Amino acid sequence: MKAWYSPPLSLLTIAGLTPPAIDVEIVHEDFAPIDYTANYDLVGITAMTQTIVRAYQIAAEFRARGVYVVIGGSHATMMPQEAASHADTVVVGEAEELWPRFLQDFQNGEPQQIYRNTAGHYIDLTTSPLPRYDLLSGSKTLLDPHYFYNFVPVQASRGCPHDCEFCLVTGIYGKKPRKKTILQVRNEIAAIKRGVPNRLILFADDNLFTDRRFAKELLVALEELKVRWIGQTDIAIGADEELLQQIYRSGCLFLLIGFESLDPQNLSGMNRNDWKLRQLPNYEAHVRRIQEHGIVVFGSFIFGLDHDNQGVFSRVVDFMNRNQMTGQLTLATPLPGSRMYERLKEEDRFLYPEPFWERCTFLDVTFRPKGMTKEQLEDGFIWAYRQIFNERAFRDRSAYFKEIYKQQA
Ligand code: B12
Ligand code: SF4
Repeated sequence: MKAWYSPPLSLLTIAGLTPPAIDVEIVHEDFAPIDYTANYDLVGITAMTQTIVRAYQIAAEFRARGVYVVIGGSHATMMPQEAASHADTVVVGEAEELWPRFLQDFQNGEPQQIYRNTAGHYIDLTTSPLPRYDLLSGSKTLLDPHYFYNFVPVQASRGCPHDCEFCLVTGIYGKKPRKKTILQVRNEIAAIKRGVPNRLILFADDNLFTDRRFAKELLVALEELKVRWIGQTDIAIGADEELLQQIYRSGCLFLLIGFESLDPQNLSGMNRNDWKLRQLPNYEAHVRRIQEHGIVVFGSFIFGLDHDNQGVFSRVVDFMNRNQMTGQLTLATPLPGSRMYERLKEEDRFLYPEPFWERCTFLDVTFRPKGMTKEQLEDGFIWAYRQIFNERAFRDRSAYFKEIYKQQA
């Protein structure tokens, strides 16, 4: 299966927040080596938990050469004191208001160690700048046929009401979806089309359709713009016939949907209001309805939750194969800053001394599971992977979708 390669929208946005008089270069280490000898005045690094250790190494290399380093992103937002011990400045949370303030202070020679928004303040997304998609135009990674970005990210909204125990999104971006204007999104897609032809758009929204009115306006615009896109949402869209028709017409290829578990005990308490538990009885019917509208369901399932035993692997594989689903299989992972992290810490179940950030890959067991051994979890996980990601399963799913597309045509 091809990896999902997308340039970081965080850095394209930071570049958009930087005055045009300042030269900006984006280096993505997966594709290009970092030149530590380059004459940079300032280096900004973004990282998730699984990449933060590498981010700290890069920061150390630059700082040893006297280059000023700023770190931001989801991990630094949750662990600002830790990040501050590896960088000159840490930007906590959304940077739209903080980055210009930092740049001003930096230019005046008095940058602070930590910049953060006041508690409970979220930025108005309609003020978010046009990400610097133009920086991608000459990118080697787009031209190299072996290592190109297969997606270009666009974000129309931030926030998610569901507040899952393992996720950071509601904590960082809030419950209420904040939206850009449709015109902003149109301009962003136009900028991508100018510089980055034939790329799939990846909507980097946490949960695309929670505001139905906005969703429907957005879908009208996407249909007009004639793009092909993928995104993330929740299973509730399966109940909205009109929305599904619009999603298909708008050029959507597939949607990542978090199912997490098929066990009601696992879903119970996952959201404070048991939202996912309440969706469980509809899972199968809604998957079918979404697929019947020509949209591939890319289901996300978590293994190693507390009510999982060795039966979980075949239950999920049967469910996915029976419903012709592809998707993302991951191991339960306590991200620092999440409720899951706090609970497992309290229960003294971590397998490694903190910090164990490089193990937060979602493919490594990081805490003592309840219903099986660590080895059983690892073996079952690999077995499930092989059942879903193989030639035969892929052919079956393709045949199923060809039939659906014929009916749509
Ligand atoms: C789109 C998305 C993806 C996409 C694209 C990722 C990409 N390469 O860009 C896909 C689907 C591929 C993906 C995959 C994964 N993702 Co993801 N993803 C997201 C999502 C929904 C949006 C990210 C985004 O583009 N936001 C738009 C930009 C503009 O916002 P931003 O990144 O927050 O940046 C702002 C600030 O944080 C800050 N900032 C960020 N960096 C920096 C740096 C500097 C210097 C400064 C000053 C400021 C700054 O300024 C920006 C503007 O305000 C987030 C949730 C979220 N809302 O962040 C999860 C999220 C980032 N993903 C997450 C995870 C766990 C993953 C996976 C590991 C999942 C998996 N099971 O495999 C993989 C890892 C893939 C990889 N190696 O990159 C976690 C990360 C948590 C963590 N602490 O590690 C998040 C936070 C969701 C969650 N579960 O909590 N993801
Ligand atoms: S529904 Fe998705 S984005 Fe929303 S809180 Fe749960 S995992 Fe995070």
